[in-house]
Order: sequence, then C-alpha cells, then structure tokens
Amino acid sequence: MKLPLFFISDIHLRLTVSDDESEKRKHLINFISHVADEQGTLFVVGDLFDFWFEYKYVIPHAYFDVLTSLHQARLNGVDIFFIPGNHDFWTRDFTQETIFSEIYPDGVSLEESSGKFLIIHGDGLLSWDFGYRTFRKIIRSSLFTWLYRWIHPDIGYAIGRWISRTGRHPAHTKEYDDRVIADLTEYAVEKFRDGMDYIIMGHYHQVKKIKINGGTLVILGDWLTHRSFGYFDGKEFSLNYWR
Ligand SMILES: [Mn+2]
Repeated sequence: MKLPLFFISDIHLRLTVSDDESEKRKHLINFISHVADEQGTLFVVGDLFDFWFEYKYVIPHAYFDVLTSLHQARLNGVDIFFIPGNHDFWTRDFTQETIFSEIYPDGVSLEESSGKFLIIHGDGLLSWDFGYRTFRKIIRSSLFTWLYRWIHPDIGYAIGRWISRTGRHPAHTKEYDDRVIADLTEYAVEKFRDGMDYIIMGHYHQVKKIKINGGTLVILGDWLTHRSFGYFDGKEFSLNYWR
C-alpha cells in the first residue's frame, strides 16, 4: 500500500448544491488532488454521500463533480478504498469498478510495518443501539436492496433524501458525546487486546484520537463542520484539518 495513507469520512455530499455545499466540494476536490500529488492512498470511511443507492443503469448526476475527481485520482495511480456508511451502503458495479479500487462493506483490517489497522464506519457499535442493529441488518439485506431497486430512481432518491434529512444528527450534548466515547473505548479495548494497534472510524462526527492500553482509537470527524482528515506516514498517525 502506497504511503502516506489519508482517511476521511462523513462528507455527506448533498443532492442539492447550495453555497455551503459547493464550498465544501471545492475543498474536497482540492483535497483529493492533494492525495494524488502526494501519490498516497485514500480511505473513504463512509457517508461520503448523504444518500447513495446504485441502480443497475442509473447514477445520480448531483455527485458528478466529486465522482469525476475521484476517478481522475485513480487514473493518476491513487488507490481509493471505500468503507460504506449507513447513508451510502448500496453500491454496485459502477462504484466498485470505476470509482473505487475496492469496497469493504464490513470494514477492513490491514497490517503496516508499524501496526495493525482496523478501519470501519462505526455505526451500530453503541451498546444501547439494539433497535438500530436490527434495522441495519434489514436495510443491508439483499432482499431489501433488490426490492428497493424496483422503485423508480426519482422516487427512490426522494425517499432516501427524506430519510437522510430526518435522520440527521441533532447537535449532541457534551454528556451524550462523552457517553459515546466511553462506549467506543470499551469496544476498542477489546480489539486492542486481540492485537489491533489502530482503530479508525467515522460516523460519530467527533474529531478524536485517544491512546488506550497501547492502542490508538481515532474518530475522523466530518466535513460538515470540521473538514478533518487522518494522515499516516508509516510511523505516526495524526488528525488534521483541511484548510
Ligand atoms: Mn454514519
């Protein structure tokens, strides 16, 4: 794997391009060409899109600029790996062949000289998320996906957009955020015990790098408020802000 490694998550590209959205995209496209200039590797750790459901013949035009920039980076020799999130789980041939080098629906673990990485989106991990875990199993099933594909794309995307909007995280209290971190720490400790050195995840929209029991738990933040990214040069992992 070509170093350095770059990690981003929770960009939540919208289906309607407002001023904020086009500002965000400008930065994202700059970031992607930076990865290409550095000849590194890019991990997109879920929720790149606010909604993505891939039909057999149809792709949404709203994301054309970002899709083009990812494709261009790949033509320039950059590997781009995608770990789908809860908003963009439904990929097919187009994303698998044209946009990304590889898609890992359940996350991926890899070994670098300085340690073992586990990279996951992170949804469904919280100990109190029972209902969501069942819901997640259903919407990820091949039956659900097959049925959803028979909905006309205009309607399928309208529903997806509506659900993405209503499911949008309200501003969390600090107490809630701390509870999330405590819970994720418990999850991480177990993985570190099993030999992982780094756990990299998105989903929680917090920018956090925590050292626990010799391991490092990273939450990548997002591109809605933070524009944060992870960077690994082969020795050190750092969290940074794209400006
Ligand atoms: Mn998510």
